[in-house]
Amino acid sequence: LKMLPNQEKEKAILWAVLASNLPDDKSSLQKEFVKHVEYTLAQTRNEATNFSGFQALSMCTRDRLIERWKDTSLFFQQNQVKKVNYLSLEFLLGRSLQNGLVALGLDGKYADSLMELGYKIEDLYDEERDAGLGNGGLGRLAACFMDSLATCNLPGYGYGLRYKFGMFYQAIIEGEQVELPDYWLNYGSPWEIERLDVTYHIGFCGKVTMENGRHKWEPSEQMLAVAYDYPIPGFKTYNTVSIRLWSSKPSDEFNLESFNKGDYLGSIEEKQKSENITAVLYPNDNTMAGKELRLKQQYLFVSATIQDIISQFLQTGKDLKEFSNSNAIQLNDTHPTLGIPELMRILMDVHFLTWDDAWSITTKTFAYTNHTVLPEALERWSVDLLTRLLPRHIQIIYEINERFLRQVEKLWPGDMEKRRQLSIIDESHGRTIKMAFLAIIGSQAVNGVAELHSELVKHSVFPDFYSMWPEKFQNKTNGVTPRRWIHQANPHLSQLFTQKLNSSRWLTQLDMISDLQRFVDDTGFQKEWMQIKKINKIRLAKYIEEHCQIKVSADILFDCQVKRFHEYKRQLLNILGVIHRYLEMKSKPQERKYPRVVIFAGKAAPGYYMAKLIIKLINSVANVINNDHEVNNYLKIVFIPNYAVSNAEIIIPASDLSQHISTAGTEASGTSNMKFSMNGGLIIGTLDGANIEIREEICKENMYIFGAQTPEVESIKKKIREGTFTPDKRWVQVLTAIKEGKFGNVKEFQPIIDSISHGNDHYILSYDFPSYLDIQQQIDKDYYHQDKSIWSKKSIMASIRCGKFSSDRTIREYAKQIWDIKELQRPGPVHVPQDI
Ligand code: GL9
Repeated sequence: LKMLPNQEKEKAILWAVLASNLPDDKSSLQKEFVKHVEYTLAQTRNEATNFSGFQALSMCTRDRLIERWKDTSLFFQQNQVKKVNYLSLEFLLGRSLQNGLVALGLDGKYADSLMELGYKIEDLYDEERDAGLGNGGLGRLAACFMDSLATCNLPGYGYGLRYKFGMFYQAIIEGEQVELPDYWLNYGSPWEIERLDVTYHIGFCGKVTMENGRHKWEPSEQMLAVAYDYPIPGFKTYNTVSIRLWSSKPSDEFNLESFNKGDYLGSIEEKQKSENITAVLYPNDNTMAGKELRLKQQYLFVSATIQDIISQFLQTGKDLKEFSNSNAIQLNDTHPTLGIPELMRILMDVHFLTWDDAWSITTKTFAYTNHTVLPEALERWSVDLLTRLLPRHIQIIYEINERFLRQVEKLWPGDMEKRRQLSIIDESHGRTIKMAFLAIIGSQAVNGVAELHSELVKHSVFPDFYSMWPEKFQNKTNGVTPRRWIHQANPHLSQLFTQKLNSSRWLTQLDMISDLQRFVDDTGFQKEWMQIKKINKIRLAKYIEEHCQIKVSADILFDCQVKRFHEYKRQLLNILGVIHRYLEMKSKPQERKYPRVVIFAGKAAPGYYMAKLIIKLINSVANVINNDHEVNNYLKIVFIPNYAVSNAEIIIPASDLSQHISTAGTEASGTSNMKFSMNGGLIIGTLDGANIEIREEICKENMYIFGAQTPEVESIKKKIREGTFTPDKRWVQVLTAIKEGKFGNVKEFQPIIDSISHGNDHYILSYDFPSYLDIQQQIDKDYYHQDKSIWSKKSIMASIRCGKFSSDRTIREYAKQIWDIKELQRPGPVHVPQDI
């Protein structure tokens, strides 16, 4: 201000006064709200519905978030900090209103203010559509990371795509999954800030020529990527970051050829196609589809993102050689790996850096997170497709590969087999590019998402890369945000924590909740604890009655398995266990003493035949059991349709028991296991993914572990294949019951039977079945033990020892060990005196 001439100074001060922080006394909050109803929505009091109320309140919240977000970005810029750019094709944000208000500390005040105007704030929260821009764990992890970046005051931004159709809506019709489009933007999103000023040109196809010894790519297809920013507030800090999502649209340039041909409508049609690129999220979980449109999405995404990062960097006036001192780029799985050749291309072809300089910058900037060991999920793209769509990038990839193979040759001289195995280009089934190899070669760090998984990444999935660069490989065990997964989802538990700890600091330092261990034997505390569980179960029972028309009692054990449907996650093992329980109850009335409701939820990829058939089987079994008057007071099966972030917030706090029963060595981490445990739900699980670390934290007597361990799995599979393994008789009984048609059409479920018989059983269900049933029996006894404190203690321990699984811990590890970025908290708003 000092440097400005007088007139400018006055303007600057006036501006600062006008833009200074919004007041938050009750009457101001009400005024703002009414203003948005009357002027933004153009509605009167009588017209305003709960949905209008939601919109108006969101806009009040948004105004405040924008204020914080702009100041945070400016503060980071002024301090010239290094930042991370988190590249993810998925962000599963769920709802944002309550989260935003809580972060602003205004949820209570607004609840009171709106009550006087005739609104219940919870009803308004309920009007919000989920932002379902992700499939499951991987996309939700990205959302938790953004929350933690903001809360931990770390400089970072998310980048993604603004799909018009998010994750499909799942209906269950006659027991089958039916997919309906999720046109979530139908009523607009109050959270997005359209940035028509931030657009980039994206090219496809065309040819590469040489000009003055440099490569020049002349794309034949052009379009634009437009930015939409979503502010992400930190909790108890003014820091607010954002996620920038790209939307494709036609460019203004016209195709001279079709113009000359007079084909006006044809050329419009051509233009229209570019809108489609970001239209839909691919609904695959742990598999790749290999569709051209998906590759176009990936390229549009990374091209816009890299151009944006470079353009921001150049505004600082620094030399590009400094790029990696100001930016880290994290690849959330291999989906954004084309960012590596894209950065190379821009540095060399646009900014004329040498290969060596460009490569040095690139490999210092990128880092890659692997999220799966399943071979069908490892991305490969056809060389032909890449050559046609991205002719310059394929040249760069070849060059990266050649230089890399020279290193391989030095380490393993004359070893053609190694050369073949390590080449980015796979010649075995058609020519394909192995994206994970490209990501590893182009990155300074590679990490897995739980300890076991990171070991498998090193020793089973990429062993040769590990032997070349052991220092690149790291572990970053996943985490989840306690703001959403405890405070928002389980308000009573949150209150109890705050009350007993005499502080709400645990919400940003989750380790603190282990202090509550001193209450574990306190019967008053145990009662209070179980009372909260009961309240949450009643809330879920109500939801189930509304959505599934099934009445369940909140007094019995709630057993949940909610996650994507996939054979490796073994929902089939669960339902076979349920069938066994049912057969026991039918044949032995004395077995009807441990009542239970078994809850399933989750989506199957629309093209995944077996997963969909398992959903059908579950619903057929449910139909039989729920209608069997002999047992249905003791056993109920519920399939909650359309599992999503918002109903997860209701399901998770209500579980007594949750199932995480993947074949050992297949689930990279899992994150719902952490959420269930934090909320006092016990886990029945295999020693897989993060289950292992959860057990270490909460102690083994508080978790129900069964089944084969990772090192045994291969030999068990071999035995099953060779027919030298004899299954338990309970297994045979259960399969027989299905084959007898007890649960509907025998023929229909034959493929399921086949998948676990005749040496198939790839996920070793038959082997793990007996130990699964045995541990389930133990659970019944513990839960229904006359000494209620047994279960209460386990539940308390499962929760309060979970401090490690806050995504704040995870993100700080990334910040320190991979990104080298530092916390920087912006000061609060400057209070400009009103009388100047
Ligand atoms: C996943 C793994 O399967 C999970 O075990 C892991 O917890 C998450 C987050 O790291 O990543 N990888 C993957 O492709 N999905 C995962 O959940 N699938 C979906 O996101 C649907």
